[in-house]
Amino acid sequence: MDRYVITLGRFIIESEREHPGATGALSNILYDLTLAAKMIHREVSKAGLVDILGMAGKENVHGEEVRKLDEYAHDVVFNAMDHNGQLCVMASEEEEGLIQIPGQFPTGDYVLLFDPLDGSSNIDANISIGTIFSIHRRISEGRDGTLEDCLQAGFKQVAAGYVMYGSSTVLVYSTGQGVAGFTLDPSIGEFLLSHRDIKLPQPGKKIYSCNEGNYARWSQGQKDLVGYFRGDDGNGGGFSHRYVGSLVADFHRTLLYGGMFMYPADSKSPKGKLRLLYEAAPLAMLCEQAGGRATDGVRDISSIEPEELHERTPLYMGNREWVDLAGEYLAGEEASVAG
Ligand code: AHM
Ligand code: MG
Repeated sequence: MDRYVITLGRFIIESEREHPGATGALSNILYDLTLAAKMIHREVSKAGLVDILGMAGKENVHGEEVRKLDEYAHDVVFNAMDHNGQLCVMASEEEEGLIQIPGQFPTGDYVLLFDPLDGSSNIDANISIGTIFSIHRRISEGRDGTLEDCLQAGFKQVAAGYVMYGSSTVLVYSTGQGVAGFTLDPSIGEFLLSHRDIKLPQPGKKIYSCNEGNYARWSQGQKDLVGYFRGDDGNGGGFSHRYVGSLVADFHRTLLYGGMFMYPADSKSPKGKLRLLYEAAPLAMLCEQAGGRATDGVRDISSIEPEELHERTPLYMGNREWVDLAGEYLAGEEASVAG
């Protein structure tokens, strides 16, 4: 075997060895998450065959019910994570309330928040989609975790990451010592280290990324910010606009090429669209670990004390230079919303 090939499993174990006090619990959680990622990858790569094998919600040629992929992904993550004894509670975009660990399994010291399949409206067009996860240490005592365990500020995350099911499937994560990326080699079923210590390029490519179709609903500051990127104010512009419409894919590009992704508040969605706990906060941790910044236009995402499980937040993340600039354009606006 090529001695320079480092599997995700090996990387997790070797990283743990660098922390003599580590119990292995976090490694265990990460390892189980990679199994879920491989299973979701397998199903996502078959998505185009649904028309041949049977439509979602109907029976396939084998007489089995075909599940919607986002529900499937939720179940896969839950089933991969419910029994390892490391978690005390979970929460998912696909489920309204807390997800407790079934009574027959032990509970542990950690909390898992996840978006099982983000950007799932893109599946039918074969556009990249992703799974996002955020891990906290519990603060409650007792067997089951509580809402309080889930409603922790982003800076308290002990690990965060995402899996992107794209032209290849990649898993990117951080435990607070930088960001590492792994690419799935489907022929051997292993994630291999492909991006050792990801840093946002400085300066990054001049890319702004947002759904400009919402322009009419934006605040004046938000419109002026995008006007700056476009060169409307005569500054010369020079930016490219890129928008996949899949948060993980837009973030992955931002991480590797630089620029800024934003999903602002608008008059229809005064708190924006994206969810704080399992979309914004984990990606913000990765962004900061890679030398970038993530805010809601004013506050660092990682400093926000959540009040609700499915809370939304405006999101600006990428190279510091542009995120700071967004803050200047939005300063003084109560929320970046059109009047
Ligand atoms: P979802 O959780 O329903 O998939 O929505 C989240 C997705 C993100 O991946 C993406 O950044 C955003 O919604 C795109 O929204 P829009 O279509 O309004 O541009
Ligand atoms: Mg989502």
